[in-house]
Amino acid sequence: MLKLYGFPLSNYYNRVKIVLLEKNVPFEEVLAVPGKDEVVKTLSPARKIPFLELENGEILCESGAIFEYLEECYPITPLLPEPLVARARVRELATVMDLYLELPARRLYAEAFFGGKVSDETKQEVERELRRGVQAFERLARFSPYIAGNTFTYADITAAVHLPVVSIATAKIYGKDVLEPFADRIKPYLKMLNERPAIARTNADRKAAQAK
Ligand SMILES: N[C@@H](CCC(=O)N[C@@H](CS)C(=O)NCC(=O)O)C(=O)O
Repeated sequence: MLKLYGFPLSNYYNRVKIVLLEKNVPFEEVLAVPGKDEVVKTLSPARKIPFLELENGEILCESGAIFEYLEECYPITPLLPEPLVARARVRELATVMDLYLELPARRLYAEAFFGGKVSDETKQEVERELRRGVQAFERLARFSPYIAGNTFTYADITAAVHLPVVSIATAKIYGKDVLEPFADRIKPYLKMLNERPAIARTNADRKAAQAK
């Protein structure tokens, strides 16, 4: 059976978990925390989670690459649309959310979630980067009703794991959620996503881990 390594508070881990659940692929979850569990150092080249152990023992890392592998291996529940340009659009949106929303916002997490301190310089830098990211997101996101069009895709899974954390972190640090301008579209959209069993289960597991 496939083994997914990581922990349920990680948005990248949760992205792969939702992909597996949406596709109904059996898998086992293995708790692995970077900097704590030796297995991360031993098995993950960049010492990051998530990583996936295949049935033959091979390890795949990077959530985007893991998704592409699963999409090709289990095409029966596709998470990419058929037309080539539409497929590229999904990847485009997911990449924009990864690189220009989540990654800059991540620099705020130490203060927003873990009781640390982020310098004013970093906060200003991140705010500038996020402004561009939000503009890109605004131009690409469709909400019709899914983020890349009329079918549920990998971009929606990415939105489900990244957008809430970007909102919470920026609201805490700047006193204003950078995604506030789209709140009227994002709120019902996330509500719709959160009703999907795969996303509901992943969120419930995340909340249980948070409570611990
Ligand atoms: N690009 C990676 C990002 C994964 C990532 O940032 N994982 C975090 C947890 S959310 C991690 O392992 N951090 C530990 C570290 O950087 O040392 C992916 O898509 O899988």
